[in-house]
Amino acid sequence: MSETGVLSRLRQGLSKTSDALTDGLATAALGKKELDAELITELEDRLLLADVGIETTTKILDDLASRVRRKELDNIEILYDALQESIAEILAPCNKPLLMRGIRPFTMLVVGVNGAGKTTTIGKIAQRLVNHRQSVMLAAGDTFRAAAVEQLQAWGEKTNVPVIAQGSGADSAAVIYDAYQSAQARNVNVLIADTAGRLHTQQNLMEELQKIKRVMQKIEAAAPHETLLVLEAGTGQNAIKQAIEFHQALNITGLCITKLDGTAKGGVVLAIADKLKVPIRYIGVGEAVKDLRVFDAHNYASALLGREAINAAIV
Ligand SMILES: Nc1nc2c(ncn2[C@@H]2O[C@H](COP(=O)(O)OP(=O)(O)OP(=O)(O)O)[C@@H](O)[C@H]2O)c(=O)[nH]1
Ligand SMILES: [Mg+2]
Repeated sequence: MSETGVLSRLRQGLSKTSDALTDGLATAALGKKELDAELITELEDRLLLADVGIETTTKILDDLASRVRRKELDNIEILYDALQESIAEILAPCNKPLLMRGIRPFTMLVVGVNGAGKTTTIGKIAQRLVNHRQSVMLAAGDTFRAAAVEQLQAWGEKTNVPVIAQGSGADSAAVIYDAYQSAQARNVNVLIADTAGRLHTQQNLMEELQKIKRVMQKIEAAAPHETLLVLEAGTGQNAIKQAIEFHQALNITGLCITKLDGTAKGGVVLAIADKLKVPIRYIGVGEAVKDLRVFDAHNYASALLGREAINAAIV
């Protein structure tokens, strides 16, 4: 796919949110000499509907007002330019792509609530790494849900990557420990461990994840090198609650926000960035492998406004 094609896919993936944010906005701004109260209310409503949340919305609008002060809004692009900059600034602290160099095996523990997209994201990341000529191994740490092991094995076959698994009902920490040893023995670059979905409110299940971390640390103190929390964008403000709880229990080092293609609530990424400041590593804008994107603050800000991405290097 050409670079423009890939970039358009991001815009397309976020189109539900960008349509809700921008449709008819040009008409609302028509003839305005400045960012007046009416236009601010209009923008505020749209940002809130996109699940940006009240605090972050206020922050963005204050920043926007200072950017367009004394500027003629005779052209809607001036407003969009300023809004895009305000949004990109909120996202900037989370703009830290995952670097896996120098550690072997680099270990990733993938966690999140039921159905957030963990296993699919693992498959997509595996394919990405394979494309970059990295050797990968997957650990079937979801020993709870029926058919979870088979689902990961199917990704293993699709991406041509080995999957370490035991029977369902096995101890998740033991499976991941074995996989870690095996990854070391085989000199694999990256080990990615799947886990069963769980609610952030289920104390005993959160403790199970802490145990998995401890067991991995028996092999190497710095493991897991990435604890990736997968959040579904469509859950809106609840995603923030999940993130706070998972972070408290596990010290999350990165986020992946999925299913942005299926929701008009893509603004929640701004609220998450503003509140948590945890690096957003990837976003999911569809079910296919190519729909996992490395998060880039500028590209995201422009796609949110239905514009073509600026940073063509990050695809
Ligand atoms: N549209 C869309 N669908 C996605 C995306 N990511 C995952 N999915 C779909 O979401 C569904 C659930 O994905 P899984 O990967 O099984 O989720 P999970 O978190 O592993 O689920 P559990 O293991 O049951 O907790 C699947 O049908 C995926 O294809 C995305 O970015 N966009
Ligand atoms: Mg799963």
